Amino acid sequence: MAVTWNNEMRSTRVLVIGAGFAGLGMAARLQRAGIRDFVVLEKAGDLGGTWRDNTYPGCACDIPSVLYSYSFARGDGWSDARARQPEILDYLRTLGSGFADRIEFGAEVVRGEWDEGAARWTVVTADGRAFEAQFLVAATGALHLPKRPRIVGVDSFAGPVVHTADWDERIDLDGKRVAVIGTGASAAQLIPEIVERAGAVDVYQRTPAWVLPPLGTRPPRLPRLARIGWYWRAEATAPAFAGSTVASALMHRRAVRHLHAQVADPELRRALTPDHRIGCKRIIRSDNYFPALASGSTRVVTTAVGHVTPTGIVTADGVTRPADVLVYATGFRVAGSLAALPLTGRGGTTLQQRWMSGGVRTHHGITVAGMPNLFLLSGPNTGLGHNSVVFMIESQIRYVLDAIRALDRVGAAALDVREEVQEAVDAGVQQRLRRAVWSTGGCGSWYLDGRGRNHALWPGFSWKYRLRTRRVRLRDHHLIGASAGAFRSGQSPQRPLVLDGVRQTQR
Ligand code: N01
Repeated sequence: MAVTWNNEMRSTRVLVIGAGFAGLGMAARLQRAGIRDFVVLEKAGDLGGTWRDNTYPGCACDIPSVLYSYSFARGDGWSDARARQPEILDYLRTLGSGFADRIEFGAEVVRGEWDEGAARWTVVTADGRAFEAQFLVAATGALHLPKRPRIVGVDSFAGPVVHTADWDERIDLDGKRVAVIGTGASAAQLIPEIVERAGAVDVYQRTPAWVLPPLGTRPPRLPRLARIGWYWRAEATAPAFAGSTVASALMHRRAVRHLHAQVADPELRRALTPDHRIGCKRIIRSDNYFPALASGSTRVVTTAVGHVTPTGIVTADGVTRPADVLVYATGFRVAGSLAALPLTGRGGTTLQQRWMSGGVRTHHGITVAGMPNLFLLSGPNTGLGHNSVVFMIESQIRYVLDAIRALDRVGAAALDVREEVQEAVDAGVQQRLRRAVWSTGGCGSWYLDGRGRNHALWPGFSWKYRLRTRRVRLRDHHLIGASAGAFRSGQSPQRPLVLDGVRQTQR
């Protein structure tokens, strides 16, 4: 896309893309470290990322709230054991209030190019704003493109059609017949909230999920201590995902006990019993999901959705079930969302081209060979199935800060991870993933790409990830530009710049 900018180029030291949990954490941590020369670009008109977008009834974090904040900005005062969406959004607003003047809203990045001569990134937004920065941090998240399966006839449906990630609170559910398609984490939070209000709820389940009781039932009196306790308790479950059959069997037993304790009807129990190994798909933590499914006003439909008529859903067996409201709880389009970032690195090669030809390869999910000074937050293979992902994001934020400091120390402008180092680290991760439940557990999920490779999750203890990313090893990188003095002050030398073939003089 040919984009020209309508303002002068704004120069900054660190450019962060995305004002969601990760981007705000990065900016807050930069500020604390005394690096105030940064700008956050946010494509929407408000901050909060997934916690701004997901407002469906019941939306909450499903791990203890005490684990769901940064250690450098702890949210100890949560009113709930598992904080609800409005409270998490408030937490993020508070975090962002410290640097509100440095967040640019409505700033969708349409182009970013690494300028090898200047050792800087130039970034242009859809509305023509232009920035240049020594460091580029992509904190765009993986779960922001709602997946709406094309179901024949859906356009003819007479009532409202809504996705959980795109909720419309004006939709009246009172006494209505609601059809919910999907039974993942979002559906499991939504359904218990709406069964009371709706006249009837039909839940269209393609694959049942394993469900465990929630961790934490009320806010702890000693949140700091509880944070440590919950962290290690969650961490102790990592082997069940990484391939330990004993740990997996114990977890399986707990899930079966939970199902039996909450669902009395053997037929419904059968329908709700997954045939994949526990942990293969994201485990649902809930004590009100099964009771909601077992309530008289809910029906679990296990026959595939066939097509939609103006007044209901027809399943593959030809049965029509009337509906007034249709809810897609069908998750997100994850594959390729990071690769779609329009970023061009060394040699004019884009991130997408790199990953299309060589597969998704990163160094610790943070840096990519050939893309100097680009740092990913929540990048490939850094998600977790067993603990708080905030811990992983914080590890990445610390890594970025360490990289900045390390470059300052040696007087270089940029680092580019060596291909062979990236290859070795990535191969180790992929090898461990082959034994993990996500590959061996007999299920498909958004964790796996079209070729069955897992680019979503970290296979093991999160503390090991923290240790591995503790320090940037400069010897594992090509260093670029010896004189970093200009960059340190946030100024760049007067020089010409070429974008879209138009020569601009940067001020
Ligand atoms: O989405 P999902 P989600 N026809 O992809 C079904 C995070 N999260 O929004 O399993 C029929 O997990 C699909 O069926 P199947 C968390 O990381 C966090 O629930 O593919 N059904 C599945 O049942 C989570 O992992 C919190 O067979 C179709 C469901 O839709 C991620 O978000 C809370 C279908 C999608 O489940 C996504 O969760 C909520 C089709 N064509 C979410 N396509 C926290 O608490 C899909 N499905 C922090």
